Amino acid sequence: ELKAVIFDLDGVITDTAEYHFIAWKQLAEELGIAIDRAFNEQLKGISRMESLERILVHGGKADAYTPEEKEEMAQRKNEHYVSLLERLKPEDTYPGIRELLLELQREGIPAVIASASKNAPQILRALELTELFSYVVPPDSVKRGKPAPDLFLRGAEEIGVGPEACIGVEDAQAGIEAIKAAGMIAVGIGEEAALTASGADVVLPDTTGLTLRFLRELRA
Ligand code: B16
Ligand code: MG
Repeated sequence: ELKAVIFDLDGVITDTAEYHFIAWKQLAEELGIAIDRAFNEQLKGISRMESLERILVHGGKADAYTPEEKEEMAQRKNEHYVSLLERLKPEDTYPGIRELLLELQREGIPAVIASASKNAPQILRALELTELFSYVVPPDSVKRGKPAPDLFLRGAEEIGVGPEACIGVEDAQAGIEAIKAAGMIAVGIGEEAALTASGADVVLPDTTGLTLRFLRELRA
C-alpha cells in the first residue's frame, strides 16, 4: 500500500534543471571549459561542489584551483542561478504536479522533497507549493548525496513510513540509483533508456501521467 511519495525537485517539480545548466555553462565558459546538455545529465542530482569538481575534471583542470577559489566559483554559479530563479512563477510547476499534490493531501498521503538543492525552500515558495509538502529534507542533514540513498531514507524516516511503502520520483540517473538503494519503487521522469539503465521501475516521458491512480497501481 502506498503511504508516501518522495519527490526530487529540480526536473521533477519544475524545470530548474535548465537554470542549473545555464548557470554552470556560463561559469564553465569563464574557465575556458565547454559543457553541453549531454554532459549536463551527469550533473543532475549532484551537489553544487561535486558538480564543480566534475566540470573541472571534464575540462582537464582538476588540480588547477585552490579550495578557496573553488568555493568562490561555486558561490558565483549559485548567485547566477538564484538570479534566474527570480523568474519562477506558480505556472512554472510541471503539468499535473499541483493536482497530484492536492490529491495526495486529500488522501492523507504525505509528500516529501528529497532534493540535493539548498535552494529548494525558495523554489517551493516561488511556486506556492510549500504547504503541500509534509517535509523538505535539508541536504546538509545527511552524510552522502545521491546516488547514496540517504536523502530518500531521511525523508521516509521523518514521516515515519518504511521504504517499502514509498515511491520515489526522479529525473536524474543518480537519483534513480538513490531511490533503488533506499529500497523504494522508482519512477523516472524523462529519457527512458538512461533511467531504465539506472534501475527505474517505470519511466514516464513527462509529469502529465503522474497521477495518484498511476502511483497506487505501482505500489498495490
Ligand atoms: P543547489 P535535485 C539538484 O537538485 C540538482 O539536480 C543539481 O543540478 C544541483 O547541483 C543540486 O541540486 C544542488 O543544488 O546548488 O541549488 O544547492 O535534482 O536533487 O532536486
Ligand atoms: Mg532532479
